Amino acid sequence: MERNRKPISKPLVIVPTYNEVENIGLLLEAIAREAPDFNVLVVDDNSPDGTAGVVKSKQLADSRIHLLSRQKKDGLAAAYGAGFQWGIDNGFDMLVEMDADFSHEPRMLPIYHAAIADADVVVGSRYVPGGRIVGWNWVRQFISRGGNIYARAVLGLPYLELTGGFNAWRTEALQAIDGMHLRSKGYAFQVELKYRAHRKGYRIVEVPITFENRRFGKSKMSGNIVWEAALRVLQMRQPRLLSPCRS
Ligand SMILES: Nc1nc2c(ncn2[C@@H]2O[C@H](COP(=O)(O)OP(=O)(O)OP(=O)(O)O)[C@@H](O)[C@H]2O)c(=O)[nH]1
Ligand SMILES: [Mg+2]
Repeated sequence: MERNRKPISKPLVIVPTYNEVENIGLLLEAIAREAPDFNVLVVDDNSPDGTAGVVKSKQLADSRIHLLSRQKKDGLAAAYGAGFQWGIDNGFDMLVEMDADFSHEPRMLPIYHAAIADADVVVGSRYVPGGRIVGWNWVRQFISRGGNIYARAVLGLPYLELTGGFNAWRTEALQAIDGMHLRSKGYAFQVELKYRAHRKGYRIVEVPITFENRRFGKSKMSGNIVWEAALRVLQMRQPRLLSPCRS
């Protein structure tokens, strides 16, 4: 579909955090260095390790840093839902999803900014030529690779990366697909967002990324997360079940 795309003037990167005290300060510094045009919103679910305190101290010296503090840990999809809504309410025209643990490289942000000139969604892809994964054992690589092949086949989508969480959105597109309201709780929401955008005819481009395993802090990945995601992908095929959830 041909769309008239406006130049991006107010980009925001959204970083959800739960116990990322070892990473968040360094990450905020890296973003300021590599992507000075971007504002940053940290969405923290009351991390007991004091992540929010680090963000507050960084805010004193840098007005581009924002903090959305939530009462309790409520999963990644809900954190992004709140972050997207904050970005919309504050007039940002590009919203980027990014993990706090350095798995997603801040140096890619200007590349996303450039790539979205001619797209509605930029997907950081480990599975297009040039994309890589560093530091995952074969089991984790197998699950990720298998999950992507599965979702692609079940939903009939043409993209090689569906589960990845380093993506940029034109705010307009995200609003049009009601990305603030997600049915999936766990990581399946990443697939759900891309699926909704594809069905609405938005232009999604995949940009190769190097995904690196987290350096510090504990992993939150579990078998439950994988099974929930697999089930949710099946449910997504049923348009009846795809309608946004409003709680
Ligand atoms: N606000 C919020 N952030 C979360 C929650 N769960 C995870 N996160 C953050 O979401 C991002 C991705 O989570 P990760 O734990 O890195 O998940 P992963 O990359 O699949 O797994 P590992 O890197 O192995 O831990 C990180 O920045 C986390 O701190 C949550 O419930 N609430
Ligand atoms: Mg991670």
